[in-house]
Amino acid sequence: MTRLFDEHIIRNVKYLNGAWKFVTDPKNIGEEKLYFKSLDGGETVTVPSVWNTQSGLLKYEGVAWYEKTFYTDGGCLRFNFGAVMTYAKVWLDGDLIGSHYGGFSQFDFIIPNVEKGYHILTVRVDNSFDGQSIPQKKVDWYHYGGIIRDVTVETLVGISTLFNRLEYELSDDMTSVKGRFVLDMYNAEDGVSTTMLSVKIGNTTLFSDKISLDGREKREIILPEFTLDNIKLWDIGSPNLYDIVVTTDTDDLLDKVGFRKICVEDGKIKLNGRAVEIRGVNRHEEHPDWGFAFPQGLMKKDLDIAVSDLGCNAIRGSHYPNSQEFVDMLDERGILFWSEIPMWGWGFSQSALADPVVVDRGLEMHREMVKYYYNHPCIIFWGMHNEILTATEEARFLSEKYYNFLKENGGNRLVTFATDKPKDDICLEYCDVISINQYFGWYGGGFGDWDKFIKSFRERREVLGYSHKPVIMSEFGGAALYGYHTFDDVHWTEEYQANMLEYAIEHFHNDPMFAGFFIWQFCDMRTCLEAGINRARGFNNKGILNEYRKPKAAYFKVKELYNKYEKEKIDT
Ligand code: ADA
Repeated sequence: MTRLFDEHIIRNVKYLNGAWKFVTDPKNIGEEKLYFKSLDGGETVTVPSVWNTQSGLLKYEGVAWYEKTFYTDGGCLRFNFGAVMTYAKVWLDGDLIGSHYGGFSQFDFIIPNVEKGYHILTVRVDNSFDGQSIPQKKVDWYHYGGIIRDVTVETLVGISTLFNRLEYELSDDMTSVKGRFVLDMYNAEDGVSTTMLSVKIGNTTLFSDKISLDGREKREIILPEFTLDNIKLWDIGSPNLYDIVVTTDTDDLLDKVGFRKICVEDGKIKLNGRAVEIRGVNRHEEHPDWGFAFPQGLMKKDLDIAVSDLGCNAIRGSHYPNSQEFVDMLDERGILFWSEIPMWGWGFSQSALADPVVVDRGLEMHREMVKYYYNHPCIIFWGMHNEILTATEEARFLSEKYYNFLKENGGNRLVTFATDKPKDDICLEYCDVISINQYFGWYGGGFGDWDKFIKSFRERREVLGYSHKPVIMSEFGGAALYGYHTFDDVHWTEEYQANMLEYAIEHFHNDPMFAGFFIWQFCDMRTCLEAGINRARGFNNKGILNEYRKPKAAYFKVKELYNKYEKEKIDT
């Protein structure tokens, strides 16, 4: 899929972005009317995109169809979808080839023996909600729909590598690495094939031997353990990355990896043995003109602002897996990342949390996140959920399940979730770092309530026996309307927001219980929550920039603090 580097030199990859035919299907009659055989009428749209930015479709929720005619030289084709919002069903030349649930996850289908010539790919996209949706209908972002990330088709020849995962451990002195590759291999031929498989990191060949697979066989191959000495660590601001090259006689897969160690020790988060203070922002990968089909140029711009100017060392990808290219950019810049699935808050009732379909869908989303993002060094947190009913047994059951999965399969990462019920949360056992969302000074209480709150949570943490678990403020903040100023202490002004954030950030920074903080939020964003007292303009206005990335007063205050803390660190 789209990365910041070429994933393949040998394998033939073609983008299926660009012009697609498009029709909405508000009565959901498309399957009955065989739209997958041929999509009559409609208009030409470009992919990736959200349909909501097309005129007249801002509020459209439901089913829409996309059709693309493409040419291939034939063979075994692998169709890759970066993300489709939310439920996708896919046909090739009128035959169903697969379906996928989940709006922010990558997925692929392999179809052998496709003939040379023109073919039609049809996608039915459904962004409606029901009781088993993840997220539920009630979210604080916008219900966009469409094919929101890139589509590619690859031609697989002979034995190819579908996925690679590098599991590793650093030596105690962190100068060498012991690791092993786990490869998902596939044989695109009808009969048995044999190939030379070779794996390199940088210029070092770690494996080179023959392997055989039966016709159409998919197999996970675990390669023997290797040791690499004299490695350079990946770190904040010092992003040493190594090239991975996996080749067979007919195929290749290129990737990057960075070696680093993240752990919790003495109530601190330690990166490569050093305690770090996380200074971050929550960021939605959203823009009012592009929705969730976020352009690469804008990703870079967001990072130029958040990292190079504002001084963040971490970003929380609230509230779903972000584009691979964005995560690549974080790897390249040496910035920490929190990646989570869209199991978001208030919408989930107790019974929804107990519904096996919901629980399994959530698990599958974690599985996909781990599979597609495993090698990224920047991801130090896996986030399981956000503000769900964590004072209930249903949430406890689900958290235990997800936590165990991520600890077993998620590599060297810390597992967390964002709770807004710190006083009575019963899931805190299932996290390495306690992450809290609170909004004193906005939804209730004044700034002064932080002191009381911090004191009482510290006591609870001790009573529960979790004093060794670092605490992060995963969300805090308040709204300001861009350009609204006053001399008085009034909600919605830029001054009020700036003062509130300054007060809170200084408290967290000066209290050893906190390992860091993520401001809510980087920039304003469109929401489907009713425009009203708290969502003026139909936007969540708690950004320290507006939705067009123009800074509010709080931005400059945060910049001053983040840069001051960094300087203090360097000076000590
Ligand atoms: C919650 C939630 C965010 C956002 C925020 C707010 O903490 O996790 O997505 O909705 O509240 O602005 O109220």
